[in-house]
Amino acid sequence: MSMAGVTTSVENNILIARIENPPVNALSHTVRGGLIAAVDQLNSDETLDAMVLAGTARGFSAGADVTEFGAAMKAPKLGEVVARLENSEKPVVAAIHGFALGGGLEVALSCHYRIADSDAKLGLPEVTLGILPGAGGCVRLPRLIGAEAALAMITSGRPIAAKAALQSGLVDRLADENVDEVARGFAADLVESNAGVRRICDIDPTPVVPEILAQERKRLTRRYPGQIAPQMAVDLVEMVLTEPFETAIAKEAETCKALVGSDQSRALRYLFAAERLAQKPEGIAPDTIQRSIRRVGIIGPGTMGCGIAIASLDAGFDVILVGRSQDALQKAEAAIDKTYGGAVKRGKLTEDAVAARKRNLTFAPDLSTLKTADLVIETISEDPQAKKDVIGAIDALVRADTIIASNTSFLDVEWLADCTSRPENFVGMHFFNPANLMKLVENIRTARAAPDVLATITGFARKLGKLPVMVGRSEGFVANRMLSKRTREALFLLQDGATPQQVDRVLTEFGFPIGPFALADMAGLDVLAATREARYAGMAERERACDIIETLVAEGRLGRKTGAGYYRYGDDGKPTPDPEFASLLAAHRARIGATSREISDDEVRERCLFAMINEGAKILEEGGATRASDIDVIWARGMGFPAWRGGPMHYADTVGLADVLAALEKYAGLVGEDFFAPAQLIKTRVVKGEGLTSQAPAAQRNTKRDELV
Ligand code: 3H9
Repeated sequence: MSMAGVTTSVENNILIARIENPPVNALSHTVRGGLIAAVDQLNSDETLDAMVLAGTARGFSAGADVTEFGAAMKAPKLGEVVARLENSEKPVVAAIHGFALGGGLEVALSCHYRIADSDAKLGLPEVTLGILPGAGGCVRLPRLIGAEAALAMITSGRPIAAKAALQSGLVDRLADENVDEVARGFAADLVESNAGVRRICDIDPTPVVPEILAQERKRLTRRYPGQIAPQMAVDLVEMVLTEPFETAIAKEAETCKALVGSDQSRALRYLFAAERLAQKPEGIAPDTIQRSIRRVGIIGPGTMGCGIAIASLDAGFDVILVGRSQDALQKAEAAIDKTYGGAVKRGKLTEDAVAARKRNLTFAPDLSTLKTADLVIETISEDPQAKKDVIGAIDALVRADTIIASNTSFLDVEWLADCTSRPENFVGMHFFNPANLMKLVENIRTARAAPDVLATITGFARKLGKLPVMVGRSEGFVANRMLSKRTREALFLLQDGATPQQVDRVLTEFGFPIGPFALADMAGLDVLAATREARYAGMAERERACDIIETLVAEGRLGRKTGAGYYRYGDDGKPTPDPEFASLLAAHRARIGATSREISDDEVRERCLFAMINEGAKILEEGGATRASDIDVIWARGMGFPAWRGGPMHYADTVGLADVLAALEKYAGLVGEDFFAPAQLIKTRVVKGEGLTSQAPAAQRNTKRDELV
């Protein structure tokens, strides 16, 4: 029999109900109705003895349907569904394969027994969407596995493996294969032995000592500064341990409902959808056939080249790493061995796995070995002519259909494409350092790149486990171009009277993991001075005169590595304010005739962030990115912008774009037109009453009143 969203069949007096809602069996309105109908069928049909509830295709269920969050949730709500399942008079066994996440796990918890495939993952990831489980997860899980273990799952949002779920008592049995069959057998045994139902609501929760909860609150404040949901999780679990079951269920539902309406949840749900949208670059049909990539050539055995090589080897590709000298290649091999050695030490990889990866790696002293490569990525230094020469040489050598990618962080990709005979097969791929660890990749399209080439590099980056975002031609692309505006403004603020400590504090309080000056000290001021030099020709006069970095480098203050930069570093490696830097800054101000004034924290925050937002809008209007949401994914997932604020473009809309415009105009008067003249796009959108993300995914466009539970 088929009810929308759930199908049922009967085998030996056992009702088999299957959630069928591709791609991830989200618990949409039709699925919820189907589940209620299945429980009704089980309890009204006297010939039925028990039910097995299973998923289909990729998993059991990924939880509540997040696309329904924007509107009032239609009955039956999930809370009612799980109550009906738990209160069934006849036993219900969940057969979990793939994943049981969020509401999906809450459904499984309302079943009387749980059997999981040994590869399944179980979790409550609601916190990553800025909410908390709202259909009994916070109430049932602590009763079943204890408050501490439950709290860890709820506050981290990280799914656990089936084996760990068995150990904690979350599931009753593992199935190495065919979980449905094992669950059917389990249900038949229950019937045979007259075992009946076993409800989690009948278990009394075990109390925990208050100190544990207090410690957890402290840990979460450090781990997730500014985020409300993790803190509220501790309050909820504390409440659940003392309140009667029904009261706890009602309070949990209220909390979840309040969180769904919060700005933080709206921002995180927006990002969830934006991240997935970014995987479908505009102008590339989703059914575009990707080219086959098996062998990857990488030119330049430096830090970036080695990082990309490791990421490619880890993903199972054959890699040819080309360097100019044996010495450079030997150093590269040592660096790769060191990374893999560390992974073996930490128990992440076995010696055998490393040996297998190394068998797929060839070191080559010249380009001729690249003839067999399907994709060649050059990673040499950002010297325009040297890049052009290398790309031209690759072009002359490799197959006509081989894709050539330049790992550039700011060069003009159209200009680089011109030096090939195959502009349709040429792209940019901007990896971030260390490339084997950093998830973000800016894939850069040229006007002439073929759609299947763009689809292929998106697919390739995903296979590396990266988060690729397609950007367009633009100096510094999205991440570095916007970052350079924040850096500029942070330096101007020093001239105007702020201190590195104040700027860093304001931005970390905003939610960045590290402030711009502590970050600069970490990167090395000599490195940043070189970047500044490369940009010098295009700088405005005020920017050129703001040569604080050069002064520090001249003084031998290169940052952490020399024990001093913007800060001083002691043996503990912690940055402390440095009077010597204060004197250098005072001398700098005197030299350029800058008058120092008291700068408010609001001014620091606005100048740093609005300079970035304005640049993001310019990037959009110039076609350097096709969607505001892509910019947000780059910043929130790759550049430390607090995800719970949704990314810079979303944040501008949260502040109110008209207010951002007014502030830009104010700072254009204060700092200079060159730096704060508002982007035309912002002015146009304000006139139209629109925000920057008005073309963003539907999940973000939301009403204040979400009737979720
Ligand atoms: C919840 O349950 C609240 C309850 O406690 C309380 C209620 C009262 N809904 O990620 P993918 C779509 S909150 C709707 O690319 P993967 C996704 O947008 C929920 N759609 O695949 C994409 O669509 P498209 C708690 C969803 O293999 C497609 O499925 N649950 C949902 O890399 C494929 O997704 C979560 O937070 C959803 N819940 O990863 C789990 N989930 O093709 C969220 C996915 O149009 N989901 N879609 O781009 C995930 O973590 C991953 O999707 C999953 C698969 C691991 C399942």
